[in-house]
Amino acid sequence: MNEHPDKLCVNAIRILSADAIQKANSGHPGLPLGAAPAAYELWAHHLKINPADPNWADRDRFILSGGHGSMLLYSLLHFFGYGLTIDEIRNFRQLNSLTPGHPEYRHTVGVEATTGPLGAGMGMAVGMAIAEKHLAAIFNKEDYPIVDHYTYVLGGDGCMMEGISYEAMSLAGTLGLSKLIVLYDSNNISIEGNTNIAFRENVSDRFKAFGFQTLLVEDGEDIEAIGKAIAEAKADTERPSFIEIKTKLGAGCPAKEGTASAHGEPLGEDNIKALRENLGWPLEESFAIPDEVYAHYDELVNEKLTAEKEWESLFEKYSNEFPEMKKLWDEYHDEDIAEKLYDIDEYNRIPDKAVATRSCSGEIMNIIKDQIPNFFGGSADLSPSTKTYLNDMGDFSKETPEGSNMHFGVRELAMAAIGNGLVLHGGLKVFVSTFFVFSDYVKPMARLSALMGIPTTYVLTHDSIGVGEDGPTHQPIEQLAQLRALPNFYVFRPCDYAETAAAWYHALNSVSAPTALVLSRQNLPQQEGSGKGALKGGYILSDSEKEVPDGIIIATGSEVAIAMEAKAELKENGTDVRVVSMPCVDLFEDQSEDYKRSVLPEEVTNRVSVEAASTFGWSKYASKNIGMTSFGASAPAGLLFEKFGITKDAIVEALQ
Ligand SMILES: Cc1ncc(C[n+]2csc(CCOP(=O)(O)OP(=O)(O)O)c2C)c(N)n1
Ligand SMILES: [Mg+2]
Repeated sequence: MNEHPDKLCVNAIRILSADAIQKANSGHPGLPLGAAPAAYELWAHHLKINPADPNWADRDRFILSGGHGSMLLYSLLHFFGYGLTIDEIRNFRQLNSLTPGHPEYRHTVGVEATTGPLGAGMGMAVGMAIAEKHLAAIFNKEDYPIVDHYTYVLGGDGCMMEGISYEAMSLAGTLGLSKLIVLYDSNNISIEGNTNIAFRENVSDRFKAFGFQTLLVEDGEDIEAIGKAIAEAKADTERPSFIEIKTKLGAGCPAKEGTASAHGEPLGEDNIKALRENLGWPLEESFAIPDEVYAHYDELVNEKLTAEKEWESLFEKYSNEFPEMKKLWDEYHDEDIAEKLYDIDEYNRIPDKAVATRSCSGEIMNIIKDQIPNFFGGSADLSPSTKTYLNDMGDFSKETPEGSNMHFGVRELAMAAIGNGLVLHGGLKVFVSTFFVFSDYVKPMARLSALMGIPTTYVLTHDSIGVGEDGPTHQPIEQLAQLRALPNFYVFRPCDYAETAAAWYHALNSVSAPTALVLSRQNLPQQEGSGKGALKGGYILSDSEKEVPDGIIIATGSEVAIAMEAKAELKENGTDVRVVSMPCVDLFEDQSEDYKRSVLPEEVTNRVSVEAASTFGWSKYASKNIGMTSFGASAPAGLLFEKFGITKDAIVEALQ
């Protein structure tokens, strides 16, 4: 065989992908076949990685935003020595394999982000590029580019159609994320056929309008041209780059090339045979790869190994010359850094008056930022309302990348994806923020935080009808139930300062799950005995004097105060009840059965839940549920609680 090894190696990706999808009888061959040359060129000749140390901090990041093309990524990980064996490839899409249908973060070594919901990868890539730019500004010194890597994201027509890519890339252009490089697998086909049925704009012009350098590769088979475009993209130090690469869906497979049927179904045995013939592939047997392919990939991997070694020696010199920076680096990469929060006096300083939990959170965040230097995040244009601004920490911008306050603009969905990207990058403790009702715009990416098991923190304020005059568009109803239904996601609705501090403690000490803090706009009194109990999700805030209480009130957030008032009135009437504060139902569920029974003894059946939100879900804990069963209304908040019957009197009536 005299073929150029590059071509053979590109075709190896195609053959392996086609065979795996055929064996699984399920999957998406079109993208791996069409984008194989671009992906190969990027990985072989540009991507700075060390497969032997997949988590090396200064590696380039690669995200396959079109997650349906997962076999492309698995083929790359297989050939580039990430330990993904041929048996795993043979087990594509099977139970317990390392090759699930769409790439899953933490499941498969080398997968930088879970992708599948189209466009999400675009947002996460922007987050990674922001993290790189910020950390470079913090750590780099002259002659010491400690943080210096690119973020590459590959997406197709679907990713470009999704609104999230508009949001995220508009911000990327604004921020001048010059180390972000978008590769557009432009094949004009999606599931229903030619994209011109629904999508005719000039995507490249759009990116130009965002502030990107735009490049075109007219022939997606031409790896030299692709390489040149990538080099040009890297050379632009002012703007992010967008490379449109004209490809053919299912390239190489004569009967399928350029047709929508190449997108999402196995090619079929006959077509795979034709693919082999057409590519001049030397071996007939499925999954058989010529030795020279592996030999060439091994060479490429060997060339890559020096990069981390060089970085390590640079980092060692840097650490010697700037020991204080080395210390800071270690702090930035210390997962346990938030354990100390309760040791800080200020953290425990409870106000002596009623304060909105959003304001408690704002104060707490400004204590945290003095303890945790890598606390980073912002809001979707609402920080004066969500109280998430970190004083004196500067604003992250193109000109001031060292700033810690992000301005996401009015872009909630991208904000959440970017938040995930910031966390995935590593080195930062990340929060994002908006009004709770707009968590609906955030939710798909919050779902990805939970699925990936990463600790993105969501600060969601204006938590109920307590918003008042803004009316039902701004009053959350079903959002608590919705987020509680999300697996591996912790929703806190604290009742006062001490519970808000506990919620932040939980959020910042979490390593494998996201947290939401759902906070009030209106002032709430401080409760005696509240606080660390919240770290168990639910706890006895105020007990009955009787061994077996006459009843239990379970309340969250702003309703804890009226629960306490109701308890006092009931006591006067001779009914002695327990008040359970339940700021985080998800966390309460994690506790031992013994603990849960001790808080909610089975024999006490006279129970009422009270929460100014949908009652959905509360019947599990209490037979009577006070809450919302309709949308709210526009009026002063106090009146609304009366109108919707979320009152002390209603609680008293329910229990006596
Ligand atoms: C948010 C979202 N909507 C819908 C889908 C279902 N889906 C998967 S791939 C696809 C079409 C994507 O077209 P394109 O990006 O052009 O991929 P290609 O066919 O070129 O591989 C759709 C609609 C999805 N994965 N995510
Ligand atoms: Mg397409």
